[in-house]
Amino acid sequence: MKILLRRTIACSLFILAAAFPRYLAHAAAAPIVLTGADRRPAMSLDGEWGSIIDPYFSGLFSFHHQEKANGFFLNRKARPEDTFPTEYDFDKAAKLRVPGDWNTQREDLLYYEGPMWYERDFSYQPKPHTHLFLHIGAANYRSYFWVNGQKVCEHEGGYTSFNCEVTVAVHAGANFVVAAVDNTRHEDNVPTLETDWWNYGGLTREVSLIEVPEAFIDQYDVHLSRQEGTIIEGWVHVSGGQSGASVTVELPELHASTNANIDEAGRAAFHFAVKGLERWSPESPRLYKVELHAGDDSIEEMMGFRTIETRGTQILLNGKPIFLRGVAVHAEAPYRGGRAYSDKDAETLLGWARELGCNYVRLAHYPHAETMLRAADRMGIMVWSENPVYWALQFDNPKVLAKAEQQLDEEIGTSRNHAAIILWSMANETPNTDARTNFIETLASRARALDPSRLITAALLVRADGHTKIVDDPLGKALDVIGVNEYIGWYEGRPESADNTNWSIAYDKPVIVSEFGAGAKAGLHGNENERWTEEYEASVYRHQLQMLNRITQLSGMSPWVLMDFRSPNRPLTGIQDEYNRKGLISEKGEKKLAFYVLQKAYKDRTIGKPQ
Ligand code: GCB
Repeated sequence: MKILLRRTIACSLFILAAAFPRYLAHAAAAPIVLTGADRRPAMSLDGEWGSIIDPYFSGLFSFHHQEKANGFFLNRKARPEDTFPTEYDFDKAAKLRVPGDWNTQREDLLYYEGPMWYERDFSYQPKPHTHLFLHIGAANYRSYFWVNGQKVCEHEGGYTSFNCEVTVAVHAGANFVVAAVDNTRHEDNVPTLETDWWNYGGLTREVSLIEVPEAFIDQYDVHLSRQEGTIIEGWVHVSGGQSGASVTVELPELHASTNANIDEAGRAAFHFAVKGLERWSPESPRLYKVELHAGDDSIEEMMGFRTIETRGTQILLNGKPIFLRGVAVHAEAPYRGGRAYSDKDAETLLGWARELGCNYVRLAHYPHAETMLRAADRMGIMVWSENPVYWALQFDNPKVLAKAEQQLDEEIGTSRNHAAIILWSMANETPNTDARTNFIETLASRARALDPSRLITAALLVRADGHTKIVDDPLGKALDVIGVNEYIGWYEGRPESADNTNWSIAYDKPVIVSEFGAGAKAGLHGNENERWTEEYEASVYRHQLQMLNRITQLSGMSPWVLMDFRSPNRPLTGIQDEYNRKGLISEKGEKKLAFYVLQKAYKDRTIGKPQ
C-alpha cells in the first residue's frame, strides 16, 4: 500500500514536472550514504552505457538557459508522426564503459571537461516493502540522475560513493537510467581549479541497484575501544527503524554478540566484551566476520580490530610505537591508465607498496575506491585517507565549506569500518591564512565528532630560515599528527642540500613527512647530477633518507609517489609528456633506481625509529 502510494505520488510529481520544468530539480531527494554498500546483494549496472558528449549542456538547458522538461533524460525515441525533431538517440550513440573515466576510453575525450550523458536500460521486478537505491561508486564531479525520465538525485564531489533512492521511479519490467556527469572545474569546487592530477570525468566507479527492506541499516561503526582493548563498541543506525527495536551485532568466530535498542534518532549504541580477539596489524592482518541484524535487514562484513593513538611524538598501533614506512599513491590504474577502480588495480598498487617494504600508504589526494580499502585491510597496509581540500580553495566561502563537509561525511560514513585507515587527512598544502585555518579546524572537529577512534592529520607546507626548515603552521594545533611536504633537491636546491638542512618543529606531536621526491623518466640514465635521470631521483632519496633520520619526532613517511601519473601541469616533451614523473615506478610498471634505494632502507630498517 505504502509503495503504491509512493508510486502515485511519484507519478503526480512527474506530471507536475512536465508542466513546471524546474519542479523536477526540487523533487529529487538528496543522496544518502550507505556503509558497506558493496557488501549488499546488488544488481550491477556496470558495462556499456550509451553516451552523448554535450559541451554546452543543451541536453539539460534550453536556448535561454532554462532547465528543460524534455531534456535528454527522457531518452526519447523519434516517431514518424512527430511534429518536432528529436536531436539525440542514445541507442545510436557511442558507448562508454562503466566503471571508467571517459578520458582514457576514447582519444577524442582525453582532454574533455564538461557534461557527458550516459544511458542504460535495465529490467527490474520491484518487491513490496523495499527501498531501492541507485548506488554510484563515484562520479566526477557533479552528477545528475534520472530513472524513467524522473529526476532521482544530484550529487557533487568526484571521489565518494552515494546512493539515490529510486523506489518510486523504477517500475516492473523495462526501465532506463540516464546520468549527466559534468567534470567542469569551478573556483568554488572541492577540489578547485588547480590540481596536479588529471581531471578524469565520468562514472569512474561501479554503478548498481541495491534493494533494502523498509527499515534498513544505513550507517554503522564497529571498532575496538581505545580505552579497553577487549571491548568492541560502536553504533548502528537504522533508517525507518522503530524506537526500541533491537539490533544485533555478532562476531561468530569469537562466539560474541550483543543486542542494543534503537533510540528516537534511529541509532543503537553498543559495546561488548570479546575474548581471544587477535588484533589487526600489518604483520597479521586478521579480519573477522561481523554480522549486523536489524529486523528484516542484515549485513555482513570482514573487519579488523586495532587501536590507533598518539603518545607524545609517537604513533601507537595496538598500544605499541610504530614507524609508518609508506609511499604516496594516486588512484591511477597501472598499465591501463586512467582512474583506478578494480580489485586488480588495488592489488597491483598495494602489491608494489608491499614489495617496497611498506606497512603504510598515503592515499592521495581524495578518497580512494572501496576496493582499495578492502585490499589494504586484507594485505595489512595502514592508510592515510584524504579529503580533497587541496591547495587554495575559497576558504572564506561558506558554500565551499559545506561541500568539503559533505565530502568528509561521505568519506567517513562509507569507509569508517576499515581497520587499515588510521588517519583522516583534512587537507594538502593549503595557504596559511586565518580563513584557511578556521575552515580546516571546522573540518577537523567534524571528523573527530564523526569518528573519535582515529587520528587527524593534514599535509602542511613548511617555511625556511637559512638552512632550517620550520614547521609552525598554526593549523598544526588542530592535528594529532603533523604531515609535512618538502621537496629539497627538486623544487629547491640540490639533492645534497638535504645534508645541511635542520628541522625546527613547533609541535610536540608525531610527524610524518608526507611528501618528498624528484622526477625521473624510467630508462633515462646519466650521472646523479642530471635532472630527470633515474640516478638523480635515487640521489634525492639517498640524501633525503639521511636527513629524515635526523628528525627526532619522525613517525613515518610517504615519498611522492608510487607510480607516475597523468597531470596536465607536466608538458615537458620527451620526458614528462603529461605525466608527473616522480613515481618510483613508471605507469608501465618499470621500477626506477629510487625504488630500490627506498626498498633497501625499508627492508634494512635504516630509516625510522626502531620498533
Ligand atoms: C605536491 C603536491 C602533489 C604534487 C607534487 C609534485 O606538493 O602535494 O600533489 O603532485 O607536489 O609533484 O609537485
